[in-house]
Amino acid sequence: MLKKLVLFVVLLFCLKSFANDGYKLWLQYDYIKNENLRSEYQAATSNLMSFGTSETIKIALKELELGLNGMLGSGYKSASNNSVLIFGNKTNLSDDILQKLGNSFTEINDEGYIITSFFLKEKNHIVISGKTDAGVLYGVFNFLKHIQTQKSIKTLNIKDSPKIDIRVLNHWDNLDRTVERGYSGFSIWDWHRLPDYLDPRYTDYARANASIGINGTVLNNVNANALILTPQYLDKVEALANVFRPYGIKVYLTARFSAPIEIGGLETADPYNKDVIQWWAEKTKEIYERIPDFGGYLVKANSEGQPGPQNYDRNHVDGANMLATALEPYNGVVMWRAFVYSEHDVTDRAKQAYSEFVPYDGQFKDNVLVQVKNGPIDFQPHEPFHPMFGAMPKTPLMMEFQITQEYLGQSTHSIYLPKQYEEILNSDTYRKGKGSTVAKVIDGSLHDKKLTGIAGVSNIGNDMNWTGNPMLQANWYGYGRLAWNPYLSAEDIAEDWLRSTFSNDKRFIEPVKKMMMTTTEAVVNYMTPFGLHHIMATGHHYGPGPWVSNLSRPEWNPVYYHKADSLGVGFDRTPTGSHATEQYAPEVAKKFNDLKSISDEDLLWFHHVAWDYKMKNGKTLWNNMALKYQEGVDQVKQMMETWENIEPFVDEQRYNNIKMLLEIQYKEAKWWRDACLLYFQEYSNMPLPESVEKPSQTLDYFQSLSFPFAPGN
Ligand code: GCV
Repeated sequence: MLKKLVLFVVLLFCLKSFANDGYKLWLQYDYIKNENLRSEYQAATSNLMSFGTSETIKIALKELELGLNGMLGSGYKSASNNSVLIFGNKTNLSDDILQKLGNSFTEINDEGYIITSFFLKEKNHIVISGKTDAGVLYGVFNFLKHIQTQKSIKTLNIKDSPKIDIRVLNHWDNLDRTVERGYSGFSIWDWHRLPDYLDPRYTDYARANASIGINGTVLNNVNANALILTPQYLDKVEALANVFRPYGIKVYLTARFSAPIEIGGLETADPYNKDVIQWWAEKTKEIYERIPDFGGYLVKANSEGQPGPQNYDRNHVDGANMLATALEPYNGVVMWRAFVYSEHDVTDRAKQAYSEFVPYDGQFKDNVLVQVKNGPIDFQPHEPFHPMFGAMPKTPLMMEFQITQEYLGQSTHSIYLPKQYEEILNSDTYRKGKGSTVAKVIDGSLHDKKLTGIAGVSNIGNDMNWTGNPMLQANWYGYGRLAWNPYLSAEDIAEDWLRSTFSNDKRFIEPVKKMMMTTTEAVVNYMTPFGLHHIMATGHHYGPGPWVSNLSRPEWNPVYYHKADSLGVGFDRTPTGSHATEQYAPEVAKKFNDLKSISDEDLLWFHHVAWDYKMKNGKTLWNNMALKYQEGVDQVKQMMETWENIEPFVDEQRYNNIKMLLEIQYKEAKWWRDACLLYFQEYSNMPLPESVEKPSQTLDYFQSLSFPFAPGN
């Protein structure tokens, strides 16, 4: 015991640095203490030679210098002169280097890169190249990641390209700087002081995104304000686009469908009206005159009160194609969202997007992508994959993940989301036989798509550490990495993130990585086990509210989703219920329909199950439900213990931030467990199993809680 204590204290003093506000994200570039490694890196990188004069190449050089100075010490350059590190795009490299690279360039796409090492003219060479300067910059970041994660660079032969074309963040940021579902402060876009004041944070934002391969940003909320399209705001958008361009990042805007009325002085926004068509053509031209590489429009139409083509008896195709025509001359795209549900269809909200969109397959113009949320309801802790994936072979479908945690404890709960993304991407749609995964739909390989895209609803705000909780930087990072390559493993990404953000020490990495990999399971357990969903409190979605039943639209009420009664709980979506399973391929539908083959985690999503139903482990549904809630709480407790044990490896500031947040998460996990079990017990009428802690309060107490100023509304 004493020995352990001494070791702990020694480690604390040797390893610890004290202040780190997390602003540098995963680009910490900490000094490498291992001398052998450092001299390997120093020998290879002491002579940097850049080819090309673009801003992007200058940024690449600056980044290399920053990273290498940080990791190897500022005097590193004098170490050797028989090595050279060359970077530049293909057109700027000399013939002898190109000859050495052979036909490598045929193996990468326009954003891809090559990192290779060879011996030439008495010198060891490392060459980082691509077909474009953006490719070179991605290569430079990847090379630095190698050093950050302490991999050998003795022999390098890397060729890598993004598998998805459009890799964007969606900011739900409003012009008044509030952020819808944002839990990390206010918007980083300081609209009032733009375009003249360029906050250095814009550059840091672009740099962080480029380091993980994100190549686009939708600046404003999908619940859009038409003012963003006025000259006053386009000046500001243009200023941001100029900052982002050298980092390979395009700007996109959300287009409010009724903008021709609101800022154009027209009486209609009917997509068939000539003046409306003309208005969008001119507006689009105006944007491209300012921003020649503008990406295009993201549209939320006829959803949750937003205007759209249906206001004029037109449909999604009419609306999307009208905007696509305006963008076509400039190679811009429309990202048309499929997040729609109507109060008039009370059968099953989960079915509506598929019912509305799948019949339009093949009718959208070539520059339209339909953007689909990962699951059929709305970013729940667990959802089955959205049935539209694989069901529209002639239409490019974009994935929309939520990085911000609207339904997952907001920014206080430490949840590692790439684990959830990985599960969705690996789901098999069976649309072209076994192995037709969602990832293959998204990267276009399943149906041979030319245009591909992925979007992540950002968790970024103006908090010093960007994401409100240092652990949640991993979700931004992991989203970017999966957007580049949807086949990567969440666990490998977690390891890279931990090494780049905190420490390369195995005694830190192994336990924390293990902890991260359990977090999505934990949140499902303490919020919505066995396929329960949308039982959060109203509006802000903070905390439990399974009892809510008084909202005007049926599908806004949690009771609509869990359907608890004296017989059982769950939403029957099989052929005896809403028939939603029929929207999946027969193999998938069969698995979901059958109580014997459905996974426990999807059970109540698809079935109304008796409280005393014996589950696969032989216990009743009620007992299992209670035990799962308890397990979720225990998992958070375990996370706290893991974190306490790694204290010597993390600076005091981030250690304490995360520690306090985990304590909140633990408190709230217990709140979820107690409130939900007390509520469902009213229907099950069954006692809690012995090993489940007794609730700390009454159901009345939990129902009386209110949070009028919960953030993110
Ligand atoms: C931007 C959910 C959220 C809304 C969000 C909407 C959407 O309903 O609660 O805040 O609106 O999804 O994705 O459009």
